[in-house]
Amino acid sequence: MPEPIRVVITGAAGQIAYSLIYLIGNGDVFGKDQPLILSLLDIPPMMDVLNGVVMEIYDCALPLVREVIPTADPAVAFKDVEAAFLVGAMPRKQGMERKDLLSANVKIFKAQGEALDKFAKKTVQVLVVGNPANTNALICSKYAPSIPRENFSAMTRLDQNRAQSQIAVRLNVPVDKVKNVIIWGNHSSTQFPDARHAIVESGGTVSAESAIKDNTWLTTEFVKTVQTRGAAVIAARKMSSAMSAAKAAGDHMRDIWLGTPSGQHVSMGVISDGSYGAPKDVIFSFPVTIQNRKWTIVKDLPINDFARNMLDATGKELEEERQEALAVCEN
Ligand code: NAX
Repeated sequence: MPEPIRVVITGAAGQIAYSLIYLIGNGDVFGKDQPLILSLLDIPPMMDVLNGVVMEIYDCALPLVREVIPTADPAVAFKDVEAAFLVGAMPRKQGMERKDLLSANVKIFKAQGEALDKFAKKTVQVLVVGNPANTNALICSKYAPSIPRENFSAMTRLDQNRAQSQIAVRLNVPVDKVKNVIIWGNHSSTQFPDARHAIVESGGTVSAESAIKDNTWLTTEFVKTVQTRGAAVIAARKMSSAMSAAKAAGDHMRDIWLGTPSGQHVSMGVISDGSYGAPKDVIFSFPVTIQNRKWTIVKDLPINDFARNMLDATGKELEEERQEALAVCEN
């Protein structure tokens, strides 16, 4: 068996972490033969709750989990970590403007970037889940200059899984038969869920477009359903997505760690090089393939007028968020 790796989960006393820790500890993310040291960070008032989570981790009797380190100290939490799930963030409270949320959370991610820079392994892979995920990832990376920018990514996998599932349900096929659905841009309501390049493997491989035979649905209801799914879950559950968010975080990191299967791409927010006319130097969700823990943006997919407008709108929002976030950090 290989040596254990250190994995940090922030927001470890929260609801996404509650599902995510089990997936990781069970070997679903880093592989079934990879022992783990779990480093769990939350804020001081949550330490009692976190200790309850630690008791449950022990009670799960997970053979891969060799040590659990609950802490409120980033210097302890980020020490020598090789993978980081940055889930912890301030939730949006009633009456809070998007701007207030951005400003509170960007400060958290600035501080965590500094801590990663000081204490983590330089090869650490950092997945940002806490919202606004794309811009938090940008700021976190900016304040961790000794770690390559390519090692920071933001989660749009939940949106991808939602989109894939909508198509699978509509076609009545298992969800793993639907591949290469793309989420472009920001993890927000401006994201563009794009099924134009997706395929369906059911008695041969066909494009999702030709299987669905309803282009209007794909450019209206499908897009809207995926864009507003988070709000629909909150309305029904009175709490935000947690089980599905944890599954998506696991899927995202597993693909970084173990690579994407041949012929398939996945979506994640990565530092933009301006591909597809996206603004440069924002964390923009692109289709990527991954090998040896390095992602490559899938190039040269045709973009029609509808897609162009959608990409421009989400890119513009990310540029605005970047400007607001940088203003907060420089103050
Ligand atoms: P919870 O409020 O249940 O848990 C968040 C935890 O983070 C709390 O225990 C809190 O004490 C902790 N925390 C706050 N500040 C911290 C800090 N500075 N250091 C360490 N821990 C800190 O939220 P949960 O439902 O788990 O959601 C977590 C984040 O994920 C939120 O920002 C949420 O908006 C975001 N989401 C992102 C998604 C995505 O697709 N990118 C989807 C799901 C989710 O909405």
